[in-house]
Amino acid sequence: MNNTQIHFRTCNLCEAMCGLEITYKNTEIIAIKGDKKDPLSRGHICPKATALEDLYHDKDRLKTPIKRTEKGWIDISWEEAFDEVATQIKNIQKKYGKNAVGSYRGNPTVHNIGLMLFGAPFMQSVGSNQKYTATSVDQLPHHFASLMMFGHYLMFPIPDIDRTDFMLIMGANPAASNGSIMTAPDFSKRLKAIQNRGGKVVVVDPRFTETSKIATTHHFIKPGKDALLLLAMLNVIFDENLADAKHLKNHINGWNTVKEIVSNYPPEKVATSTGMTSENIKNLARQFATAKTAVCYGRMGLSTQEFGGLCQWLVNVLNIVTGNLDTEGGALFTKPAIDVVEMSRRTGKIGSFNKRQSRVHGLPEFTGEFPVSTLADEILTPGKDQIKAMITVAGNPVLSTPNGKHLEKALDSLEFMVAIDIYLNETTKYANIILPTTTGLETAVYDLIFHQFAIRNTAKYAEALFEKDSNQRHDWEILEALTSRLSGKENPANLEQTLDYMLQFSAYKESELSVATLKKQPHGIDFGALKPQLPERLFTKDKKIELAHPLFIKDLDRLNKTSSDKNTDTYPFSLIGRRHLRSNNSWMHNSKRLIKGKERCTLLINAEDAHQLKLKNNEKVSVISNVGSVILPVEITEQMMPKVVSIPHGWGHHRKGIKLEIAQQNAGVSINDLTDSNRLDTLTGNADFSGTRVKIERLN
Ligand SMILES: Nc1nc2c(c(=O)[nH]1)N[C@H]1C(S)=C(S)[C@@H](COP(=O)(O)OP(=O)(O)OC[C@H]3O[C@@H](n4cnc5c(=O)[nH]c(N)nc54)[C@H](O)[C@@H]3O)O[C@H]1N2
Ligand SMILES: Nc1nc2c(c(=O)[nH]1)N[C@H]1C(S)=C(S)[C@@H](COP(=O)(O)OP(=O)(O)OC[C@H]3O[C@@H](n4cnc5c(=O)[nH]c(N)nc54)[C@H](O)[C@@H]3O)O[C@H]1N2
Ligand code: SF4
Ligand SMILES: [Mo]
Repeated sequence: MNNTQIHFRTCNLCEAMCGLEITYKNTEIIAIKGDKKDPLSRGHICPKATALEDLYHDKDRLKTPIKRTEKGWIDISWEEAFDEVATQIKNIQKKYGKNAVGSYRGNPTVHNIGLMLFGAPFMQSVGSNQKYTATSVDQLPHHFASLMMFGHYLMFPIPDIDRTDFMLIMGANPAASNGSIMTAPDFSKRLKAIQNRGGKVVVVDPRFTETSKIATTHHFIKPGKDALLLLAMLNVIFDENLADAKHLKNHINGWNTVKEIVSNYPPEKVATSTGMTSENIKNLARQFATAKTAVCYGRMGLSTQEFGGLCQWLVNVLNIVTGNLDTEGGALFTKPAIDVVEMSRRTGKIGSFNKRQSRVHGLPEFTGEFPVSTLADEILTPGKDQIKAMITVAGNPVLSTPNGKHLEKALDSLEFMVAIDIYLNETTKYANIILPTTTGLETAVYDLIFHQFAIRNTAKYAEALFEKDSNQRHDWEILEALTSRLSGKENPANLEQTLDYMLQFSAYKESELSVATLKKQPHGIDFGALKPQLPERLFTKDKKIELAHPLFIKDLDRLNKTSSDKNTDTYPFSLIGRRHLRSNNSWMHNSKRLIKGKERCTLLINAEDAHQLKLKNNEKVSVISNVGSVILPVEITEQMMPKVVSIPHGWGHHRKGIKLEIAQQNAGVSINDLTDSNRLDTLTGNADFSGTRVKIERLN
């Protein structure tokens, strides 16, 4: 092949940070392969990486600003767009106050260095309290547990998957999701390696998932009952004298409180509620506590439920009291080149909780934002600080937050909305102006966040592969243009200069890190496996781990009062979500190679339940909850626990007025037309959609 060139970069589509080797000629991509020399991913990629080519060439992707008029969408110039957005925001704030402008920032924000570095000054220039992100439909309980226990909302213990002897996976399906808050590319191979070295992998999930298939053992659990299981496991561990915090012994407050509390949850008492047998609970606890090293990893399925905060607390407690926190083979804290956690020693940004409450429902603030479940009500409910204008950045809350239809009504009522996004989609169609950004191969990559969550300390930077068209703008350029108009202050530094500034503070002084040195090492730099860092790294005032923070102890009352199954007569089924290797939340369905094949937006149901309802495979049914209904085909499977059904999230592209031609051919339905924005983990404010009660009706 003549004149072809090779470019190395990191895939920014999910948290795995796979290294890519891209062969190209001019603007044509010849091949996208895994970079074998990437120290973290070692050549692994998934099918989504090759879809970066589709994203680059996608005809539906917007490239210049568009404005909604009575005659439809029209193109406008960047200057006109920036001026109008700034003027509208200022006018609304003059009329109704600063807080009348709300914002929602979505998941691709954390995968995009431009949005990460230029997002904070932009939010400051808007100056509103009404801030929302995808955090509260995702990992908020993890942040909450970290802030309360370790003193910093970003201090996440990361499973040491490459050295552990026992991994307990709860509410996560990394074989499909490629892992989250655990950047571990090629997860499946790493899981097999645990078993090849004589270790065990146990999955606890209401569905027998892709991860369960490659695990040693799988246990079904009823949705939302994990806190009870974890308490019962701790009960066994203390009761049988298996608890030992090892080197952290003198650095823990609240040991006896935890010991006393868990004595109220013997396995016999909670087994029926969880759907597991007391014998299985006891064995699991013993295996975990007696393994040479062990780690419990609990993710989405644990945080997006009624007791998400309790779950993430108890996962940490389990790791700590078995001596598996801050030890090789357990869960460890990272030390990335740009260490946003350590940086907080200077900036003081360690996170906050309940400094103020949301206007309509009095929900607690967390680190400056309110739970997104309350966004629609904040827009629709009159009064001081009612949201009259919205800014969305890289988010699609109509499909991704509970009761999307309610939010649609709210967005439709706004006086002004601007969306910074690449598509005219289910959410951005409500905007008055869409400011489209470069994306994927047109952008530079440095993972500010996922290096912070990775199983090894590495650093990697890549420039954009393809130069953007002269009429396109990067996310950071758009944010900077708006920030300077709103604040009157211009930021003299560009993206690389800002990154260079942060790299100066790297702990890896000997590597003399800068954008220039990183560019010379296109496969990335490996700083090695994670190392113990406690108690020094703790941010708590007394440098101790708060094992029994009063907020968790108090929340146990709520857990104790919850009857084992609510609303089972009217709504006999419990609904959970799922992810597929060839999807990415709501926005990758416009790639033919990802969407092709058998229909994926189906209702998974157990054979016995299907039989009772006289359902046939592929038959369309109506699924009904207290907030809405959807119609979709049934897929009968042994994967589902009895009385639990599953619908994947991120679908529902049938909505009118969007420009996603390929996605619309296979539109699916949105699970969030069934989930209820009033269902929250009231401790943290996270949405509770695992275990939404539904009924299923045949169509004829
Ligand atoms: N029921 C249910 N709901 C869920 C979940 C679930 O499991 N079940 N999962 C939750 C989770 S974990 C998450 S993270 C959220 C995600 O929720 P969101 O972040 O709201 O949704 P996404 O689908 O990630 O939408 C991303 C948006 O960013 C745009 N975009 C993509 N790339 C770029 C870019 O480079 N720049 C800009 N400016 N825009 C870009 C896309 O066009 C799309 O509009 O959904 C949550 N909702
Ligand atoms: N291919 C692909 N990869 C992705 C994404 C994607 O959409 N597609 N999204 C990315 C994002 S934003 C995130 S946050 C991560 C999420 O990554 P994961 O946390 O791995 O998320 P899921 O794959 O949704 O797995 C959640 C699991 O929890 C189970 N579950 C549901 N309710 C309960 C419960 O009450 N208890 C227990 N024990 N289990 C429960 C579900 O059956 C499911 O298997 O994935 C990321 N990676
Ligand atoms: S696993 Fe994630 S980071 Fe790796 S190639 Fe797939 S989408 Fe990209
Ligand atoms: Mo997420």
